Amino acid sequence: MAVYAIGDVHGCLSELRMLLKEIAFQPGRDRLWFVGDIINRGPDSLGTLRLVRDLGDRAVTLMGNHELRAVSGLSGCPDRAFSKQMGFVQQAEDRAELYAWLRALPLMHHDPELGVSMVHAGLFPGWDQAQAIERARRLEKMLRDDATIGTLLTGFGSDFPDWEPQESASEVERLQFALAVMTRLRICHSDGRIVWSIPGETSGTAFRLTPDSPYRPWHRLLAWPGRIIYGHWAVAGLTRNDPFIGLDSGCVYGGKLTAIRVDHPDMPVTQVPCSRYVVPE
Ligand SMILES: [Mn+2]
Repeated sequence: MAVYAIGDVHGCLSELRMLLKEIAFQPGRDRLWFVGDIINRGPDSLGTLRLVRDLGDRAVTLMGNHELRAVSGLSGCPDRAFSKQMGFVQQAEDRAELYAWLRALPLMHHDPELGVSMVHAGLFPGWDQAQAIERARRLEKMLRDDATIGTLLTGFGSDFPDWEPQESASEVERLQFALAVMTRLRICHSDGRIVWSIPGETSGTAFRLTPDSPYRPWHRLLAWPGRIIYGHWAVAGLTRNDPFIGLDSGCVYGGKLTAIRVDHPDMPVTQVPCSRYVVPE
């Protein structure tokens, strides 16, 4: 058996098929971990979604910010970007099944035997391992429950504090912060305060940190007992700062799609080249 983690696919179905061929993936023997953002931007989001969903328990797939946007829109939360970007899922005849599958995706995966964790974007530097896992499990429970999903997602996405709200804040506020961290975080101030957007910068390429930048990648400030695999940071590319491994190598932007063998101490990497479906903003 082999376990592979795969970076942000973004609907690049033919590249995903090529990568699975390259690693000689055998569904009866191997396991796949998807870091999230399997959909949107690329040429075949629906095909990618169905392929990954049909892997069943042979794959672990995390909730990325793009899956979260689909869940939010399908749950009925008003979202202008949803109607612009998620027509493929809105119009799918199996949309009820896809919605049920998407909303059940985990926010974080932790494999104690391999000593490897995985999250789509990042973790708040103030959390230890148990705190991060506990927040992920509470979020997953809220997303799966019709009675709580609307409470969690209504108003989500407007403004997030740069530090986790205190215990005295509402449970929903604290969990919305955790949801934003796990699906969107990239950089912090050197004291651990989160930087959600760089002042005066509208381009995503601003997140390509230079050595003289006042900001730090989130993982530089985190104390963690094991390896963490993350995605969501295409401009940083494949990043190996052991024990932190960034897998988003900009597939949909004409970069590469990356798989890393998780159950091997050297974590060897396999990559396939991708067409440039989207120009980076
Ligand atoms: Mn993302």
